[in-house]
Amino acid sequence: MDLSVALLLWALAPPALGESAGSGRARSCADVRHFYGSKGFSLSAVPHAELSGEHLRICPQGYTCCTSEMEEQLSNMSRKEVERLMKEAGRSLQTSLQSHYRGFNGYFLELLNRSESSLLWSLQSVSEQIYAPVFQGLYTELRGYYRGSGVNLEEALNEFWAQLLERLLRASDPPLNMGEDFLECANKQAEVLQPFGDAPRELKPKVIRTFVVARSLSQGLFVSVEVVRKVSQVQLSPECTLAIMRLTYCPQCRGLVDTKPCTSYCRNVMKGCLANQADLDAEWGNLVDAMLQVAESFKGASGVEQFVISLATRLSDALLRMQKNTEAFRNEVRQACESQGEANMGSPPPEEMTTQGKMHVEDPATAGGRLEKLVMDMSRKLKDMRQYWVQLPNALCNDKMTAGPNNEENCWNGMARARYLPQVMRDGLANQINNPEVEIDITKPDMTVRQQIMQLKIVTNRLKNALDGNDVDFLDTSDDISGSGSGMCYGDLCPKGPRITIPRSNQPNLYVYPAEKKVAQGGGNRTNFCSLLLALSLTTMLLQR
Ligand SMILES: *C1O[C@H](CO)[C@@H](O)[C@H](O)[C@H]1NC(C)=O
Ligand SMILES: *[C@@H]1O[C@H](CO)[C@@H](O)[C@H](O)[C@H]1NC(C)=O
Ligand SMILES: *[C@@H]1O[C@H](CO)[C@@H](O)[C@H](O)[C@H]1NC(C)=O
Repeated sequence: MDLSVALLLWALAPPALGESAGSGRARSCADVRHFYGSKGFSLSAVPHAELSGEHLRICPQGYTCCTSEMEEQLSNMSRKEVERLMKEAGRSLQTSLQSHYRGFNGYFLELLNRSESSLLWSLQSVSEQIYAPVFQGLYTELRGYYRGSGVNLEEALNEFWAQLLERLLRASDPPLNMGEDFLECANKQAEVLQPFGDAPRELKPKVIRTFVVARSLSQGLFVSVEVVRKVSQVQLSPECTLAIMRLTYCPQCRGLVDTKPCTSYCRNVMKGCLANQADLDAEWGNLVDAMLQVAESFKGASGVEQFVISLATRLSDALLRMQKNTEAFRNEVRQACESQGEANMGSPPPEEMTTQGKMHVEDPATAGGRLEKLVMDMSRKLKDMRQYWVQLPNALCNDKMTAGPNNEENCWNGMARARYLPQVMRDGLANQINNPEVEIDITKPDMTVRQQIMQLKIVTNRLKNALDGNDVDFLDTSDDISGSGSGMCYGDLCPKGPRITIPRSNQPNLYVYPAEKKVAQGGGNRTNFCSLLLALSLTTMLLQR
């Protein structure tokens, strides 16, 4: 229905319109004075009896108790009230997502701490203590990766095993002269002799998968909080402000102090005012779906929590195995590599390499599934808020604000107390072209909202890649397209917080799981990612038309 038809229909609904006009004598403004005073305004300029309303600029003209100044003041007040309601709705969603984010991060980092301490605690003998810094270094890298720094997990793991090996050889009796060539040769020997058993090959894809998944979920939560925060601050347009005044306080100016707006009238106003926000719906839903899918990786015995806890056992088992093979391995390396560096015989051994400490590490069974529970609670919340953006107009037009479905004849329709006839618009900016209540230029989308839609696309893509075991390693650069000044930093997460940045296209590091071979840099998925970026920038260009 277009505007002129709507106006015609209103004009054909005369009974309520004539309410005061027909009475011959101007009615009292006592009710309006009472209402106006209750809102904290001065009564000095409020008329005692109705005026003819040619001076009104927002409300329909006709007998009224409002002066121009009252109309403006009520209009300002209605805008503030609706903005406050929107912010409150946003804040409650934001708070809830934030607490899930905080709970997840806090517990995941705590798990890493526990895994690390139980591993360090298991290194009881002096000879094992020399390996402690190497293990600590690995956990530091894992934490750094999780927090969004530019750590390359695969390289970090390779480096970790190489350092363990070096420590082993340095503890050799008699000592070896370990130049660079020697170490390189020793590493080659290790590939064949496998002093750590299968652990390096077996752990790599599991570590990568676990941390890619945990990080992407954390970043998904972070971005969703940011999107809610930024979008809830979007200001109402001047056209929307007029429509809101007509909706909320024009009945008062009309003398209809107790008449609430018709529900579908309210929905049209709010759908018009929140048209841009509703355009978040599709991408918001995609993000929620991707997070729900990633959340599945946290379930059960093969879940993230069990793996992080069991990592301690797996690493200490690898160390044990190496210690058992120490002598044989050293001899092999000595034979194969000694020509690479001068032998340096004669000095006493730095320490004994005889004891084989009994490893006590945390039993994965004690992990208790708390991370799983946190993630499942979060999933429930995500499902509940999946339609947040399109539900917002309905939520604002609740029974407190409107007359409700039982009073469709007896509500304020913008002109009088009568049924509201226009249809309720569908959601989103493009569907507001015929919105009878709010004038909107549908060719000018709100840029804040568009930017947040981009953010949602980017982080959803990360989550989907994480599901495939892939990670596009976004670099933490200062070219932060999300803007700065986030206002939600928790503890040490702040400086390196998982900001989403678009990587330089020659930089993605691809991890593939479960296939254990490394995909050559620039393999097929780089192309996929580049085409995604291309698609995204095309989208932006189209939106900016
Ligand atoms: C890239 O990712 C897709 C799934 O998104 C997968 O099917 C494909 O095998 C991957 N390509 C390479 C080269 O890893
Ligand atoms: C209403 O708000 C506008 C802009 O915020 C302001 O300029 C104006 O003075 C306000 N009017 C009244 C009556 O408070
Ligand atoms: C983890 O341990 C470090 C010190 O080792 C500590 O500063 C940090 O607060 C711990 N984090 C959690 C979540 O327990």
